[in-house]
Amino acid sequence: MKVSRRALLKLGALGGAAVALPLAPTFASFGKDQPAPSPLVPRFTRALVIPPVIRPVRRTATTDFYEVTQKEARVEILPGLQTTVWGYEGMFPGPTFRVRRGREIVVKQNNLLPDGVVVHQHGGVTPADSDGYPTDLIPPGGSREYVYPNGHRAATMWYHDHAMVKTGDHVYKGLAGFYIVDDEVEDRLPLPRGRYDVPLMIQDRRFAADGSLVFDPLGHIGVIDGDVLLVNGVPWPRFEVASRKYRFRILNGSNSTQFKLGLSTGQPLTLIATDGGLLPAPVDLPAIPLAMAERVEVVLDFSRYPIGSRVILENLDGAGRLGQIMRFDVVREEPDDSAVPATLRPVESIPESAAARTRDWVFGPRATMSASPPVEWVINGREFDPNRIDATPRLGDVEIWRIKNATELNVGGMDHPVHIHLVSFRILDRNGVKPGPYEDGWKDTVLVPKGEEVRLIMRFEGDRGKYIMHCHNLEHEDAAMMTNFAVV
Ligand SMILES: [Cu+2]
Repeated sequence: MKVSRRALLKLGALGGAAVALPLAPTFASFGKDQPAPSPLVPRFTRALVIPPVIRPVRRTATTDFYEVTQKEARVEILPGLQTTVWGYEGMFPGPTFRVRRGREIVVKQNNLLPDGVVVHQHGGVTPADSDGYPTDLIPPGGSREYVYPNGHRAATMWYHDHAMVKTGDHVYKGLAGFYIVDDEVEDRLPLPRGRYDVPLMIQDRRFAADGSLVFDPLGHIGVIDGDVLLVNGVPWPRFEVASRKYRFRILNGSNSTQFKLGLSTGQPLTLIATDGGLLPAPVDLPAIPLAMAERVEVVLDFSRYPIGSRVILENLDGAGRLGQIMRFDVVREEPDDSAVPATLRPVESIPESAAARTRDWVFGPRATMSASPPVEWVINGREFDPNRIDATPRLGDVEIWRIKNATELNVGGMDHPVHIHLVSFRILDRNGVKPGPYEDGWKDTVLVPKGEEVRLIMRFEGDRGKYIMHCHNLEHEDAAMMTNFAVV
């Protein structure tokens, strides 16, 4: 069996599966040689790059207009080598949108890439025709205007490709960027701001000897494990910081890799926000799990370290080089008038009694002999069909969605980070137990691990229309683990 060990771990325990299904011969044919390692990259030598904030091309009384061109670019990610990426404005990651709550923007996306693309603003409350439905492709040479009303409370969101069956490939090539909403509630808080407010997009990648990206979805298990960790497109960067507080907005932008964040010094991370915005109060945590597409915001105070100190942001789930993400070098003293207030922002607890109904969703593998490995990823036993609506919540209704990671089929399970478009939700419980503090706030993506059932509560606000829920392991999404709901 020549599949990488971690790829097998990703699929799950296969020992019993070989009994239930003739997996072994299928895996042998599916198997390939152990992938070559990426060219060796020194760690902590290149400076962190912070993606530039994109400026509107024109403004009216009500609306800011932006224009973005998606194109190929050659960039130096590994020292001395060129990598072809697909980038918004040719950048990897794309430029950051920094918008005000309640201020509408219109983004014209031009596609100079050789494939059809779709843009989804992840986390936003967006009209259905601007939400980036997977089949609403912008053809090569074409363009499309997306309207974002920005009604969402301040939060760290992102935008990325969502093209049918191609999302994993397109995001892997570089089509992702930050989308940050500010509002007057946050304006009034003394949190670190300006150059002390830093987005960090963490992604794993694998490169060939010539510097090109190696994209291998491993038969839809999940893209081949990266052996290079990128932050904002830079491998294992170093970031020179002052001995003061910083706010970091951290996104797991990987296709299929989970992280667990921690610091080499043992200093806790002060968590202030989840996917959908600030928590009611900060929480100090020694470790924070971060599944694909999830965001957390943390404040780190470097004033406790003498000048010259080095603090490594670690991936506690990773071994060796993959156990390290980036390094903060404390290089200078600076005054600090920021603070982390004891109270941040109220987060509504929606009572279960408000729910009009409960819906059940089962995410799981389905055995098939037509794929290799012989599983496909489905929701409620059915693969995605753009023309089938599986739920019709009413605008304004509260619903409980019970999401189960099925393991009945003895083909090995995988964790599924489930993303629901349009809505923010709260997590009620996991297998009946209250969620951990790292996810006890507004969320739009929730990890549903093997063997778990997670209950979410949400209010359908914003817009009527057809939206999707899907697994944010992008290889599962592309393999049909997606469903339509229509807000009516
Ligand atoms: Cu999945």
